[in-house]
Amino acid sequence: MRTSTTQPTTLINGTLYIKILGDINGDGSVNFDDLVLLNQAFGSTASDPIPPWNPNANLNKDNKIDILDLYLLSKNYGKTI
Ligand SMILES: [Ca+2]
Ligand SMILES: [Ca+2]
Repeated sequence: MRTSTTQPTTLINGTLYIKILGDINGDGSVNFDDLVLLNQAFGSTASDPIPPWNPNANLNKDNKIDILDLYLLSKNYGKTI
């Protein structure tokens, strides 16, 4: 039996989901499309959850879309699974 290790991946119903921080639309890469989505939601908050609020764009889960989320996206920009 193998010893389990802590990894940033999850196994759900036999399917492996690897999510890159910043991949807002979940297509497996962080690119311009995700930047557009973040830009559209920029400035919105979870306390006012109407469009353009996009929970997927709230990368650091602090209930608002701001420069910190943009920073996190930029760190992974160009990365692909
Ligand atoms: Ca993407
Ligand atoms: Ca945020």
